[in-house]
Amino acid sequence: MLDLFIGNKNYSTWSMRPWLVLRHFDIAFTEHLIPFDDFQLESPFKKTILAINPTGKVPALKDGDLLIWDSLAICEYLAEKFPEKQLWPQDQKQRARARSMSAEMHSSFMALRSTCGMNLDADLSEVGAQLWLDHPQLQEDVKRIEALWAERPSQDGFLCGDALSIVDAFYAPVVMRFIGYGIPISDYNRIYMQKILNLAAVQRWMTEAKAEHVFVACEEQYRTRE
Ligand SMILES: N[C@@H](CCC(=O)N[C@@H](CS)C(=O)NCC(=O)O)C(=O)O
Repeated sequence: MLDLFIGNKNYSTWSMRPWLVLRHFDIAFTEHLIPFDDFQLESPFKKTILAINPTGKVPALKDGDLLIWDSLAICEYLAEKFPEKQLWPQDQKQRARARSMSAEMHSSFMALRSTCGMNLDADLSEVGAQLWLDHPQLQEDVKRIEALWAERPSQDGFLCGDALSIVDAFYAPVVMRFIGYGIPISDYNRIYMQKILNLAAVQRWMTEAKAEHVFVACEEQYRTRE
């Protein structure tokens, strides 16, 4: 049995990725949501996650006594464990592109990640308009992502083929950020964003995120508690 440990759905982009893969591909798992707090060493979040994962972070996947503690490693493990689900593209070139793009997501886009934290419960479009003007590096990150998305094999398809694969789950939180912050995106890539938004697994994550109604101060760059 697989156990996935995640953070708040409203905020936790790294949790969202493997969760989407599991849900979209209908792989059975038990979800354990560990509520975010101030992440101090003695906080309930840290105490709980450190008992499971020595890095003190989510997501983490347990398969019996095996622990996998990183979003990309979790997805790779799932791809190996369930080859029949075809979690990576079947075409070798597209698979290589999908892995490159996922790794790039994992290691890059620091301006986007630091200025536009995911917050599904908030409309941050006014904030986003100002961020866009103030942060040229944010514009550079978006430009790079626009280029990557525009290289998809077909207008109506996913990033590396007709079927959704791990790379799409890796960019799904980016779609959430672009929408939440009203980032200006080309019409061509808006078609892709809508395709991601229409996915049942994404809809479910968003619904559950919006139902949380938990305000975690250190995750809120732009809102104050009412
Ligand atoms: N590279 C890791 C990043 C995991 C990560 O940073 N998770 C955040 C939540 S989205 C976390 O647990 N933060 C708690 C902390 O930094 O103390 C992965 O891809 O799984």
